[in-house]
Amino acid sequence: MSLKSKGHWNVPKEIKNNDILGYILNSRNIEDSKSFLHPLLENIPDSRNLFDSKWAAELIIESVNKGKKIVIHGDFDSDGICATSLLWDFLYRELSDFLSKRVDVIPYIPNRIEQGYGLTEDSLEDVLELGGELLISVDCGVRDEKLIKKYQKKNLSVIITDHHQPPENISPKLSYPLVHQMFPTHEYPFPQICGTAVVFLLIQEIRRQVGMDYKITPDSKGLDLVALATVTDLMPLIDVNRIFVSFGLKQIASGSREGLRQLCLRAGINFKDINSYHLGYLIGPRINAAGRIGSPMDAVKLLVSNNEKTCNEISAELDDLNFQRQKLTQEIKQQAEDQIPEKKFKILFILGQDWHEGVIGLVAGKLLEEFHVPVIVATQNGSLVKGSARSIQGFNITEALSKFDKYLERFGGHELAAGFTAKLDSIDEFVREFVKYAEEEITDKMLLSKLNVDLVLESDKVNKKLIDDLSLLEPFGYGNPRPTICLRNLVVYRKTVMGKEENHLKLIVKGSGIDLLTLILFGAGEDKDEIEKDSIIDVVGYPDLNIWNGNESVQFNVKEWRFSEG
Ligand SMILES: [Mn+2]
Repeated sequence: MSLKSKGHWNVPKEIKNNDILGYILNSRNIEDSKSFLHPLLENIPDSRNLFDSKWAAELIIESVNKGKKIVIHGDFDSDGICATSLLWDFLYRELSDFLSKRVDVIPYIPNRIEQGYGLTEDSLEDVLELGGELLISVDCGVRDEKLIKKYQKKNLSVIITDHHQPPENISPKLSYPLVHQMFPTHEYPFPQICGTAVVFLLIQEIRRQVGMDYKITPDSKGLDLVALATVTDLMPLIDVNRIFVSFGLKQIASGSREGLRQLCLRAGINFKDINSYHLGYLIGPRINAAGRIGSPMDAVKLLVSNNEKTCNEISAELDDLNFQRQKLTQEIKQQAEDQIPEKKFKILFILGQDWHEGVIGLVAGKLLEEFHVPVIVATQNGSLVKGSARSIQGFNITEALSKFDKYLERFGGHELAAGFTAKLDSIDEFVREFVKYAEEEITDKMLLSKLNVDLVLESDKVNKKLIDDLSLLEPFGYGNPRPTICLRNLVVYRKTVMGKEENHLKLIVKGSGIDLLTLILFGAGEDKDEIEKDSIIDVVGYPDLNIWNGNESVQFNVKEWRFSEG
């Protein structure tokens, strides 16, 4: 074994029948294959499944009727930005039109660096200063009962909508509506929906109560934003999310939202061909860049504006911010790399100075990708130390941090990602103790990178029909990855080095059957001399259609490769 067989391949047995889709769905534990392959909007459980949505809608309608000032308190990430935009657009435009009444509503998003995530004293003071009489939170607030009670006494009515894990001891009877898919127990049939989806369902409830059409149809406004938020918030693309994303992508492809249309153009995507990958890797980062190093309200403006010129200007600005964000991430990553020890390590805890807090999480993510160990990147800015952590399967980073809470001012997150503020005077001790703990807890097995293979096929099964069949499993993403296929014992017939930096390989190989197959090995630069004519290799990847000068041909994109063991 050699070449780029980085990790361990989890390879299933070769399948003998031709029901490839059935086999994949079965191995992914998808029971209802029919509704999986044919997502239908009518299968989205409606708003009445969300406890307190009725109460929240009543309170919103009452406030609108009384002409109260409503402030939507969002969050600076893509989910928070989409949820804020969706709710503001509905209240200010659709509901206002329907009731023929001006709705006094403004969006508000706290500043990531100065105020931090979620509801805080600081952000609630801002809401009062804005004259807010009713606060509606989106994508935050589920853990803030104490703080909310304090502000209710200051005559602020509050509605919380959120999707983050509720605290364990949450009271089922709160003094304000909490619209949340897991409150008070698991009321909504599918618990892993994003904050924008929660808002979408709340809007459905408001529509029902005022007598607007509330059935979800392909034209229902906001499915596009729910799709974007679902993908960028890493919600699993199964069940309800799969329906939202499938239909949301169609809405984006129709060009109905000017801001998204323009942002696609900037990102070099034909919006008519938009897919979930584009949302996650090209559109999402541009929206998030606003919250990381710019102003998230600009992203809100982009998503609610119908004005071509405004959208053009803001998407240019977001594009530029995204470029700066990449540059900044790269620079900080390079500085962080100077601290990587020579000896073997099971965790990286890197402490920098005056690094931009908006990108340290991205740096941690990149280092994790490279070294496949948990990574913490922290920075001392003035008297504060802020950190961001990314972890691997098996090492729950938030739980690990909680064991060291005496060193922390604030922390939160989930199994694979967390953020914290640490106490400056004990920071060195914290780093030392935490690394010691992690080195003990992390096993070699956790560090082994694994590549899950869905199918082992004969190479003559790689054809247009396979591509068409597999496309029925789209949209791909977190929770529903693109199926990976292993092809074995391929004999190299011809080799071409490709790419400006000569870092890709194109191989023509012979496997089973009489046809030759084209393989593309991205990033195979280091192996370009090792693989020769008549080498016999195994590969893992996926088939793709190559369109060149109007001609279609099937090729196989290879993620990992190794010499066959015979
Ligand atoms: Mn969220």
